[in-house]
Amino acid sequence: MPKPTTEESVLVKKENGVAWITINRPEVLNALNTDVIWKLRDALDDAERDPQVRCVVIGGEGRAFSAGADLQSLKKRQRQAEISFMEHLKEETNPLISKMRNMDKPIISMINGVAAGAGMSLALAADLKVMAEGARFVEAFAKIGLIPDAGATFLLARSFGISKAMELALTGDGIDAEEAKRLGAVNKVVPPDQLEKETRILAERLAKGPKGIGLAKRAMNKALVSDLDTALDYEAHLQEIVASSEDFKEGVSAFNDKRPARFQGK
Ligand code: T3D
Repeated sequence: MPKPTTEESVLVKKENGVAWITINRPEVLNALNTDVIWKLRDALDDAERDPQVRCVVIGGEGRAFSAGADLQSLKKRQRQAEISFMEHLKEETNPLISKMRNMDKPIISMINGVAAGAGMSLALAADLKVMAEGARFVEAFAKIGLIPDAGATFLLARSFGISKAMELALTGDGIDAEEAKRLGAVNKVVPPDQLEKETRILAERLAKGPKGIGLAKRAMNKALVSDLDTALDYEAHLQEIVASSEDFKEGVSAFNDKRPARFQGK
C-alpha cells in the first residue's frame, strides 16, 4: 500500500532517554487514519533504532487518547469502494500493534481521555498504562457493526479478564479509569493535571534501567502464549544473553559496593 505523507499528525520529541510520541489530530479526537498509522510505525522504528531512546511514551493531543478508526475517511473509502479491511489491517495496523509488543524497549501509554475502538487497542498494546481520572475506554466496534480488531481479541481478556472482556466486546460499552484499574488493566490512575508528570517519572526511571528490561518484556510476552516448559527454556536462553551484559556486571558491582547502579542499557 502507498505510504501517504501529511505533516504533523504525529509529533515526536526525545528527552532524557524517552521518545514521546503524540497523535496530533485533536479536532477528531485523534482518530486513526492511514497517515497516522504509518507515522506511528515510523516513530516506533526510529525509537527502536536510536540507542539514546530507552523508553517510549504514546499519548494523544487534546482531550482524547484516540477515538479509533477515522470514521470520516472510512466512509469516504467505503463510498469509493476502495476499502479492503483485511488488506488495511494486515498491511498497516497489525504491524503497528506487533511492533509495540515485539520491540525490546518498554512502551507506556499515557491515556489522557477517551480511548475507543482501535484507539483502545493501541492503549492496551503498551507494556504499562497510566490513565487520567475521568478518562475511559470504549470498545466501540460493536456499536458500528464491527468485531474488535487491532489486537483487541488478544488484549482484552488479558487486560480485563474474560468475562469483562466478552461484555465489552459484545456490547461496545465503555469502562472508566477506576474500574479499569480495579480489574488490573491499567497500572496507575492519576489526576489529569498530574498525568504527564507521573508518566515522566515512570518513563525516565525505565530509561535508566538495564538492558534486561527489554528482554524481560520479550520473555513475558512470549510466556503469555506458550506452555511452562517453553517459557522456562526461553527464560534460560535470554538469561544467558543478559548475564553477559555490562549492565549485569554493573548491577552486581553496585550491590556489593552498596551504591546505586548506573545502567547504560548495554
Ligand atoms: O486501523 C484501523 O482502521 C483499524 C480499525 C479500527 C476499527 C475501529 O476503530 S472501529 C471504532 C471506531 N471508533 C468509534 O466508533 C468511536 C466513534 N466516536 C465516539 O463514539 C465518540 O466520539 C467518543 C465516545 C469517542 C467520544 O465522545 P464525545 O461525546 O466525547 O465526543 P464527540 O462529540 O462524539 O466527538 C468530537 C468530535 O470528534 C466530533 O466532531 P465534530 O462534531 O466536533 O466536528 C466527532 O465527529 C469527532 N470524532 C469522534 N470520533 C471520531 C471522530 N471523527 C472521526 N472518526 C472518529 N472515530
